[in-house]
Amino acid sequence: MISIFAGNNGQIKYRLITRNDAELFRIDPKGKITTLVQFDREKRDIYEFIAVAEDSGSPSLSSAINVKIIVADENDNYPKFEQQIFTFSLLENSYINKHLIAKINVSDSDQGENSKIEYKLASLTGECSLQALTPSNFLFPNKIANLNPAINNFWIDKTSGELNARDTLDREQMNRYCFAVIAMDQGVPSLNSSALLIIDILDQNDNVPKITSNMTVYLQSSLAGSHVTTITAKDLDDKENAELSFRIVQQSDLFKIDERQGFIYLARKLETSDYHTHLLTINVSDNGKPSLFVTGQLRIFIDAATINRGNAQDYLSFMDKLKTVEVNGFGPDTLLFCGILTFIFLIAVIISLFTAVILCRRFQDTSKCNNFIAYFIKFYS
Ligand SMILES: [Ca+2]
Ligand SMILES: [Ca+2]
Ligand SMILES: [Ca+2]
Ligand SMILES: [Ca+2]
Repeated sequence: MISIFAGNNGQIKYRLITRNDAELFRIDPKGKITTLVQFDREKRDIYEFIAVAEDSGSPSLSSAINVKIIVADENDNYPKFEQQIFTFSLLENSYINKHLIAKINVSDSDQGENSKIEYKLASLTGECSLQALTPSNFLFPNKIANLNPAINNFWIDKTSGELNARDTLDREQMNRYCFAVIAMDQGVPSLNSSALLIIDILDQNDNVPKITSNMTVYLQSSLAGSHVTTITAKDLDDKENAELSFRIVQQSDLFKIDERQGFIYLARKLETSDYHTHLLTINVSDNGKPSLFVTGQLRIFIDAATINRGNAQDYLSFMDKLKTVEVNGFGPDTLLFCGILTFIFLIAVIISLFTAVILCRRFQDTSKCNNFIAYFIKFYS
C-alpha cells in the first residue's frame, strides 16, 4: 500500500491517471493506493501510472506525480534441471579436461538469492531410477564417507555445477556410478530439485590375460583327434578386450589347438618317436587394440604305460556302452533300426495292394479275384 497526501487545503480528491495499469490499482479518498490483483514478478516487475490530487475550489487546482511500482521477488520457483537424467561416459584410467566430466545446468526464474543455485551430490539408498529420487533416499558424502566410498570418486563445484572425477577410475572395480545431483536456491526458505546422475566407465585394455588351467598333462590316448587338454584363461576387461585367442607358438605336427576354445588335440596318431616329454609354448592374447598377451609352458608327458592304460579304459568304456544298449534293448540305434524296418514293410504292403487291385480289374472274374485276394491276405498274415 502507498499513501499520497496532498495537504489540508480544502477537500482533496484523488484519482489515478494510468495507461493500462490503472485497472490493477485503486486510490481511496485519503490517497492510499492499493493493489486489485496478485502480481507475478516473473511475468512483469514494473508498473507505472500517474496519481492526481485535485482540490474542490473554483477553479479547481491540481497536481500530479508519477508513481512507479516495483514488484519484489518471492522465492516461488524451484530450480529446474535441463533434464531429469544425466548420463555420461568416462574412459577408465583417464581424465577429461583435467578431471572435468560435464557441467550440470540448472535455471531458476526467481531473482537474486532466490535464484542463486548451490549444487550437491548424494548417494541413493534405493535403486538407480527416477522413482528412487526422493530426499529420504539421499545420503550425503560427509555422513557416509565410510559407508559408500563410491561417491568420493566425484565432486561437484557447488556454484558452477561442474562435475569432476577426483581420481582415475577403474572399470574393473566399478563400471557404473549412480547418484542424485541436488540443486538448492538460496531463498528463505530454500527450494530444491534433484536429477539422476549416471556415469558409465568405459573399458580400456589394461588387463593381461591370465592362464588358469593346469599346465602339466599326461597323454592317455594315441589316436588322432584325441583330446589332450584345454587351456583356460581369464581376462578382467570387457568385450573384445577380454576375447581370447589361443596359439601354440612353435610349429607342431603332433599337437593342434582350437584358436577360440583353447582345446588341444592330437593332429595325428602317435608314433614310437613321440614317446617322450613335449614342451609347448602357449600364447593367449586378447583382441584389444593394442592386444595384450601372456605365454605359458605346457608340459605333455607321453609314455607307453599311461597310453596303454588310457586305451584300455577307452576300450572298457566302449564295451560298457554296448552292454547298456543290449540290456535296455531299445537304445537310440535299436529304435532307428526298428523304424526303418517298419517303413520298408509298409511300403511293401502298399505296393502289393495296388498290384492286387489292378490284376482283379483285368481278371473280369469275381471268383478268380476273390481267390487272389485270399492268397494275398494269407501271404501277409
Ligand atoms: Ca527459486
Ligand atoms: Ca519469484
Ligand atoms: Ca585385456
Ligand atoms: Ca579394463
